[in-house]
Amino acid sequence: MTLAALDLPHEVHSLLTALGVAEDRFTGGTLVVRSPIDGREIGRLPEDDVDAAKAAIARAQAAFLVWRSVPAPKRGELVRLFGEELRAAKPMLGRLVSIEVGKIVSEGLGEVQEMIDVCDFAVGLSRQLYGLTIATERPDHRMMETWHPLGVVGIISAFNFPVAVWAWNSALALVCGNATVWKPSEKTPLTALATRAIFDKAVARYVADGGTAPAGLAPLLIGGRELGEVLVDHPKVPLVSATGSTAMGRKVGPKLAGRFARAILELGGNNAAIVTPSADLDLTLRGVAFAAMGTAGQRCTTLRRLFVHASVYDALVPRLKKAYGSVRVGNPLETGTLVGPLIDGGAHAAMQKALDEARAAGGTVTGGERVAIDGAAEAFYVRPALVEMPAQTATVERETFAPILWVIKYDDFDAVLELHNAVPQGLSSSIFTNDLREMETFLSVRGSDCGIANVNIGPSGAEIGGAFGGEKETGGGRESGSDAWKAYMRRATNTINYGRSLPLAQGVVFEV
Ligand code: UN1
Repeated sequence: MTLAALDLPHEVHSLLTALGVAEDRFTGGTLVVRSPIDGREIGRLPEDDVDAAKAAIARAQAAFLVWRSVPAPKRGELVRLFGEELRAAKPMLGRLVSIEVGKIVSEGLGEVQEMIDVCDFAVGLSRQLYGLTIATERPDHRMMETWHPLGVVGIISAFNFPVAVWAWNSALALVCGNATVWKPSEKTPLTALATRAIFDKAVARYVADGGTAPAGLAPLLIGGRELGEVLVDHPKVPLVSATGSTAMGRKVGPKLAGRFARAILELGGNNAAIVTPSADLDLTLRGVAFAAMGTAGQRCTTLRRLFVHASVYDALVPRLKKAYGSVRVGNPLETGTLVGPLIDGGAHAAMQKALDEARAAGGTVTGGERVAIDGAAEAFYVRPALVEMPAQTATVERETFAPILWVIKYDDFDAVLELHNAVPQGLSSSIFTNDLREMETFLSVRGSDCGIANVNIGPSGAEIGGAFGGEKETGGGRESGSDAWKAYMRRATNTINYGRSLPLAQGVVFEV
């Protein structure tokens, strides 16, 4: 179907209604949402104000006081039902993600799959919230640790993964015994409404089965930045998980630290790959193409810097340029499209600014121009840009949230490792090599300084089973798999004396 023949406002209306969202939640309000696919308005949402945000936190706090005493595996049952509801809703929610964010169909569905995967993970986790038993120095004593929930967890999410990142946080937070309050991006509140309706269905089934799920367990706040600020400043919110720009993190981090609250920050990335002389170039080409052009360069894990060894530069870079020139840009709902639109005009302006700076610094730009799509004059489609750079300039060191791949030639492995780490961000990284020494060095303490370091796959598209997050200006937070759950709980160390005397630690004597 051509773009001009699509009726996205109508389709969004039907999808939201079918998913169980009441019409008055997305019509007649003040928050205007446009699809990046054609720039047309697809929703007008009533907004919450600061008082409503405070009331939501109070409700969540009351819900927490009940939820914390529900046994963890029973809390897992709610998340299991949510996973089931997501499976049933996957085609519709995936489609809505594609319409609201502009992702290609497969990536919209992939985002929902990521939610389902993390639900499955959290269900297993609900029986594995282990503490240690520790040897004590005193006779007839036992020392152990117990993990308790924190309270109300604030979740601030970004437009580019509008629902999966919320799911990483809330599936874990809920099995850990917390309540959550969610402030999604103003650019993507419709998928949030839909997700909320799907969650409500799981809650209704859970309660019908005799489960305890207090009202107010997971409120959703629709509106602007001031609502996120309420979460960040509120004394009853002991943890805020925030995904977005480093600029946002710079504001949020110190405020949370100022009141001794915890932060999980997922901020900017400037992810690189190193292509070494022994790399399998066919595999590298595919890995680079997906990581750099996928999601129109709008993942925090998008590949942005490519270091290519001089000996393979001419074998790889011209082929890559060809791929950049031929990749299909356009309506992301159409089969065959690999690159959809940028989220808005602001993203387009930032991309053009970075390309202009690169040209001025001696870069050679392939692509990057705006692509006109019939019926979408108000949308921002671009051909992904591959830019051959003479050096890692200030522009390259900055994250520009658009499909720009900076390509830099290298000769010396140690020098390229230094260059790789010489940016302020530290999210994800890759090496393409078949050389054991290079691979192990890249993964070692002398190698990548990022939270994610991959071999022979690109830096994006992580599975949920691993801990996700990065170092330096990326913020240091870890979400999703491995033991990331510990950030959503507090640890109590317990020492138990089951004897009849009172030996003191460190041999201290205190006789009264
Ligand atoms: C993000 O861009 O904010 O690893 C998250 C990935 C996805 C998540 C990206 N699983 O690319």
